[in-house]
Amino acid sequence: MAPQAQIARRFEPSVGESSFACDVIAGLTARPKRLPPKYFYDEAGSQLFEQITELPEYYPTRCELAILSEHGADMGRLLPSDTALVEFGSGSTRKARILLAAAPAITAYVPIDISSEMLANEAAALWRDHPQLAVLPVEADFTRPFRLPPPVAAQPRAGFFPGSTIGNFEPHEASAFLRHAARMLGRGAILIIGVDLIKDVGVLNAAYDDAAGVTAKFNLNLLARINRELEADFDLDTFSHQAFYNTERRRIEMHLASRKRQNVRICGRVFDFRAGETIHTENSYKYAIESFGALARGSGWTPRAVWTDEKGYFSVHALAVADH
Ligand code: AVJ
Repeated sequence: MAPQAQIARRFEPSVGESSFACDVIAGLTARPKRLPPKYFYDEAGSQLFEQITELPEYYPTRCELAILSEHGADMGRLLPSDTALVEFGSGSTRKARILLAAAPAITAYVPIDISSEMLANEAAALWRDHPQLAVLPVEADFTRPFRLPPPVAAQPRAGFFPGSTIGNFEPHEASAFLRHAARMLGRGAILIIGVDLIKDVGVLNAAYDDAAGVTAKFNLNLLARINRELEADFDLDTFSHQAFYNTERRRIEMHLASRKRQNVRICGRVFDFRAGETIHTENSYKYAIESFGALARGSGWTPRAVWTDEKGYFSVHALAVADH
């Protein structure tokens, strides 16, 4: 290591540092310390998230799959014939496949994702199973403006945003995302969106602090990733996973707490932690059906229908772009 790399520099990213490095440095310089949840999903993190979706305590995936299976045909009936389904941040096509099977009105599928490899593989596999479907992947950050593929411009459009990923946004960001989606999809569009519901605090806490410790591993993997990619020396045994429902703010919060006072080196900089000091790694907002409807109304959409699972744990909303 070059000698100057040993010396703690000022907490400003230098030219050429990746946006991951910049975001980590900025987040750990902020008080309270924080890290953006989008960095959970490297290869290891994506695998851990897949394991989370199969945990007995983690109800959202199972509930949403059940809602899509049971009501996919009703959702399909809201769509005009020859609709293009645009999925925001698709990852796996598992949920879209349920909708595609239940909704013959959909003739084109446009998955939008930043991970080009996953996108290409999933798109190819889907097209193999649905040779009559136009599969048109777009490699983009779905929160930023992107260009829809030309063939889709002339078709009616429906957005698909499952998984309650919208829960990772602050409410004002969720509103901005909904406005952005309305602009990208255009007049007459429908949005089918999964939204996790407020429920018993015990159920919520267990879903994010499971007995097998998979969510703890998922949270700690963020530090492991920083070690792997940013020449850092986090000792994972000295940080612990915390997850709890914040009733007032209607969100699950995840944190990583330092068990002791310590210094950590990242990219040649030194960050100090007090004993018990936390890094805030994720918020997962929960909504009541009515409050999500109000958020949608204030963000360019008109609620058209909503479905829940039998326990009322999770909701899937169908929204229509408001006339103006
Ligand atoms: C992928 C954002 C929907 O908030 O439930 C799961 C992420 N974090 N367990 C969620 C997550 C911890 C998940 N989302």
